[in-house]
Amino acid sequence: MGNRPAEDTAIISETELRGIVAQILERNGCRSEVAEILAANCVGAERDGSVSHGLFRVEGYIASLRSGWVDGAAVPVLEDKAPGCLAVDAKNGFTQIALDLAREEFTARIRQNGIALLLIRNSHHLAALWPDVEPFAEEGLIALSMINSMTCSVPQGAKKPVFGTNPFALAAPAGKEGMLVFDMATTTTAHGDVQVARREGHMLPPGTGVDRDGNPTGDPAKILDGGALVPFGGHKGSLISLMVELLCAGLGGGHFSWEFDWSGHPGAATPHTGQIFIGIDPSKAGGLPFGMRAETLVEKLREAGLSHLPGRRRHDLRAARAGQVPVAAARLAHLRDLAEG
Ligand code: NDP
Ligand code: PYC
Repeated sequence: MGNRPAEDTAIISETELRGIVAQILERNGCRSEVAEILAANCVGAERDGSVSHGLFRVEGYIASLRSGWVDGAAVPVLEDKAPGCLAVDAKNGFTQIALDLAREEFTARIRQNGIALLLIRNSHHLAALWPDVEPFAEEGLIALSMINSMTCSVPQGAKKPVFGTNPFALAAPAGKEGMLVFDMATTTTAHGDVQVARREGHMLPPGTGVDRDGNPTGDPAKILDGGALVPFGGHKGSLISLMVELLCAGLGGGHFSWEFDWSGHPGAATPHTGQIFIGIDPSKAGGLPFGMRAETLVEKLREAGLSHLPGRRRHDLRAARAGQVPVAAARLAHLRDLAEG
């Protein structure tokens, strides 16, 4: 990675970049609201340094749309299951649009009940999870989300892949510390980062995955060409991945990571699964204000020498970039071509 020649970098405003990505998505079949939501998500990830889920994903969106795998014009339907449970049938569209539809009512249910559940199914997600949960913490709520993806992870003790990369994310308000946000695949690393490593020609840590014969490897090409990832942390990460499958597909009604077949849709990249959200209103919990307790925890962690608070790296980068996003000049030219056709 360090030996790569420096690429010419262009600086473009987040607003203009969103417009370019939205235009690409519209040209490929998204209705305008869908294009705008996905473009904001994708450009926000690039801006925050979440490179494996930023502009890198544009070609995946295009291939999924052009091959008819996902419906960029789908109109999701909100279902009222119980006072504390909403569901959305995304109608084979993108998860972020289903979340956008449910957000206001879900927030109201969290506040009314102290806790609420949102189940999204028949949906496609190719992005990071932190953009899905952060807005809840901005409103003083705690949000936990999980999503299963595509079969590419060998459960601990098994011989072939079953699970997806199955991330889960938490965003929680933290008083004067802002918020605590983490977002992590339950594999050693995200599949997107393996693809980035192959593209950039660098190795991953030994044991990041296995090759086609099941031997541990850190070679991204061997992981991607017939091999697989493995859960982080041995059997413990494997069980968390199991939980994500169980809740997203078993409870939420989405596909398990192995249950969809995209082989007839060349290049399709968007897993067709399900996502769940658990929202909590900490003001309903009684006791000391949650923000104060979060501050106490952060203070203790700092005293213990911890400098990396989850989410802070991205938020600092966001602030430093102040709405201006660096993009390799050749990449930007390519995106402009895709937008203009
Ligand atoms: P990372 O391993 O890079 O980071 C995981 C979490 O750990 C982040 O919250 C990060 O916070 C935090 N972190 C990193 N280093 C430290 C440290 N030294 N101390 C404390 N916290 C730390 O991410 P993954 O590879 O697991 O996942 C990357 C992305 O891929 C995620 O955004 C995920 O949502 C996405 N993904 C999406 C899928 C989908 O189906 N849509 C499937 C799988 C993954 P920080 O913000 O500070 O970096
Ligand atoms: O990086 O593992 C991943 C991933 C799967 C779907 C979207 N991102």
